[in-house]
Amino acid sequence: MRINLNDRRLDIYEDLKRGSSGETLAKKYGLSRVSIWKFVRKLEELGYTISREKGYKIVEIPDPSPYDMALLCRKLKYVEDFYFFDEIDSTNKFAKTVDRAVVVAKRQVQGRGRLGRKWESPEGGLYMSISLNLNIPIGEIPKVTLITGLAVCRALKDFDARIKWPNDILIKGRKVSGILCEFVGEELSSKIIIGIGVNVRNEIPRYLRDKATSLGTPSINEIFTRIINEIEVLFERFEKGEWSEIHSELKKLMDTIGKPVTVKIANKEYSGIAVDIDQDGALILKNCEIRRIISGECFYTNY
Ligand code: BT5
Repeated sequence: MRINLNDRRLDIYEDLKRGSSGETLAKKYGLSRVSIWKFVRKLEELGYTISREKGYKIVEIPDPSPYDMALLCRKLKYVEDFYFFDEIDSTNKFAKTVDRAVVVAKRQVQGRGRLGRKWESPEGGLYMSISLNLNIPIGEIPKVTLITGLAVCRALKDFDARIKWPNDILIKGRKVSGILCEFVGEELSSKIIIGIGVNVRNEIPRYLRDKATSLGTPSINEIFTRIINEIEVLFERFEKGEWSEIHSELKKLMDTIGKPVTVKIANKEYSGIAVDIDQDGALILKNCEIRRIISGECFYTNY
């Protein structure tokens, strides 16, 4: 389902949440009462409960709720469309085919992690991708991943979430969220896909239970709202040139600093103590010498 963020249905939806008669809505939007009724029926099919006592009023929304999500996306400066799927292969894969859009799915059948790994995506989790035409050099991508991680971490602050460099969000040492930022196209006409997966109230497959966790009770709508709000604030600050303030906050929430780690880059491995994240978002590793790692896969070790 595609919802253009300028679509009047979103305004009608807001009125339906406050409560309004079909006649008032029809007059306000210059539509027939039948088309209002058809929209109400469509919402019911999507899982919304609508009372008809005094006109129409939405009394219960589904979780996730595509119309509330789309309304919220109006906040995002670069986004024009919202796409919602019950099932999809991968929201990141789809997001590559559209521009200036947010994509959400209830479940993914080929959810992807980095380097072709799998992201388990059963119903009950949040699977979202943002497709943006940002004019930033490819070298800034690690920063985009880190800013997104900070946004998720802030969104999950009630759960004491921490960031594991470069793209994992942990709660009590277990992974609750993963981020996959991809860059598509040439340097000048480039597109960034920001993919976020969060275990909200989905089951964790048995083979991952010792290293993954889910939030438990909160709703997908609530987590989506918090993440979008943080993304809006942080990317606006990044655009205004406030990276060094963002970087300081990141370091405070970085679980990796001070830990013995092994980092894999292609077929090389480096071990040492993670001592810092530098201004470019690179991990600084110390053993006999100091090594600066721009991207790679990081494992905690008993070095
Ligand atoms: C990531 O990769 O952590 C990035 C995950 C990004 C997923 C989102 S969902 C929306 C969008 N659409 C997509 O298709 N992807 C993005 P990586 O660092 O490579 O971690 C993958 C590893 O995490 C796997 O090899 C497992 O060990 C573990 N894992 C898989 N599913 C998990 C889950 N649901 N929760 C926690 N850990 C998981």
